[in-house]
Amino acid sequence: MTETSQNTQTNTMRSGILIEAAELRVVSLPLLTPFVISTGTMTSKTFLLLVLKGEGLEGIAEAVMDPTPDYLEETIPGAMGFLRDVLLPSIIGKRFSSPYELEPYLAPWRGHRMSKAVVEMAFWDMWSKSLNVPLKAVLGGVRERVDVGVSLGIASINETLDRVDEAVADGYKRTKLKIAQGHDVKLVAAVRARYPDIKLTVDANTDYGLVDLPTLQALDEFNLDYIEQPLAFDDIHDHAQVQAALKTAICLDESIRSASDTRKALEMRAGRVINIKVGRVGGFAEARAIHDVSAAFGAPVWCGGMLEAGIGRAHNIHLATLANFTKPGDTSSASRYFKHDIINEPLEAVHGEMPVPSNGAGIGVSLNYDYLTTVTDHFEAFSR
Ligand code: OSB
Ligand code: MG
Repeated sequence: MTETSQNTQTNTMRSGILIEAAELRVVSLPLLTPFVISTGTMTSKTFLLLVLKGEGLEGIAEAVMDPTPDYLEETIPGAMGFLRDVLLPSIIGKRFSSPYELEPYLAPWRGHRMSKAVVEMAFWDMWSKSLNVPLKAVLGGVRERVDVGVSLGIASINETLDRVDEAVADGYKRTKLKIAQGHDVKLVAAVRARYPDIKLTVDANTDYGLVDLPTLQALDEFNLDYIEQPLAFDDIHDHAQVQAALKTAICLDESIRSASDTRKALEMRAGRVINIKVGRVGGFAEARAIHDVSAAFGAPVWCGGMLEAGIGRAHNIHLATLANFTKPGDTSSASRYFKHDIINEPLEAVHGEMPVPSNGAGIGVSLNYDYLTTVTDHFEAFSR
C-alpha cells in the first residue's frame, strides 16, 4: 500500500467535514434605485453573511431576513442571537458527511427557517467544494443556464413603463410588477396597452383581503401569468377562495414555508404556482422537497429573490437548474441592483438567461474580501 492510499483510507475512516470555525457579518450594500413594495421601501440591502470554515474549505451563504420583520417574522438582530447562542455552537467542532446530517441540529427548533437556511446553504457549498463538483450537481440540477425575469418595484405609471421598456429591450423572459391597493388596475392596464403579449405577472406582497375580490377580478382580465401573494403572509385558506373566483393562477410566496405547506396549499387549490426562495424555507433540502411536491401536483415552480447580493444570487441560480423550475425566476443581473457586488464574478443575464456561475466548485463565485470589508457593519468570529 502506498502512502497516499493509506492517507485516503484514514480520511475515509474519519469521514465527514469538520466545521472548525465560522464568521458572521452584517453587510450593507447601497441599492442603485430604492426598491418599493406594498410593505415598504428599501434603499439599501442589509444582510447576514455566514462563512463556515474547516479542512481548508469555506462554505458561504447569505441569509434573507431583513433588519425589521416586514416580509416575514425573522429579523437580523434575532437571527444573530439565534445563530450566535444556539445554531453555530451546536455544529462547530462536529463532522458532517452531507448536509442531511445537519437536520437533527436544525429541525428541533420552531420557525427560524431563514436562520437555519443560511447554515444549511453554507454547508451545501462546503460539501460540494469538498467533492469538487458544482453545487447544482449535488442538487440534481439539469440546466446550464436559467431563465430569468425582472421584479419592478412600485413607481409611477410613466416610470414603470420606462422600466418595462428596458426589461423588454434586455430580453428578460418575464416582467413582474409590484402592486398595492390603489396602485394596481390602472398600472397593469397601461403596461398591457403597450405590451399586449409579454409574459406579465403582479406581486401584491399581501396587500389585499377577501373584500378586495373585485380588484383581483379586474386584474383577472389582463392575461397575467399569475397573481403573486394577494392575501396575508400566514394565509392559505382564503387564497383558495380567491383562486376559485379567478381564471388567473395564484402564486404563493410568503405563505409557503415548507413542503407540508405546499401540499396543503395545492390540495386546497389555494394557488397553482409556487415561488421557492431557498432562504425562506430553511435551505436546499426543504426547497427541493417543495419542488418535488409541486411537481407531483403538476404545479410549476420558480425561484424567487430577496434582492440578494452575489452569494445569495449564486445559490438561487444553482437551485433554479432543477427540472420543475419551468417559470422564469427573479435572479436578474446584479448590476441592476448594485454598483459593486461582494463577489469577484459578474452575475449578468444574457437575453434573459443567467449562466450558472462556475468559477470553481460549489457556488462557483468567490468573495471580494477587500470590498466586503468596506461594507461590513458588524463582524463576529466563532471557533471551538
Ligand atoms: O416578494 O418576491 C418578493 C424583494 C423583497 C421582498 C420580497 C420580494 C422581493 C422581490 C425582489 O420581488 C426579487 C429580486 O429581484 O430579488
Ligand atoms: Mg413575492
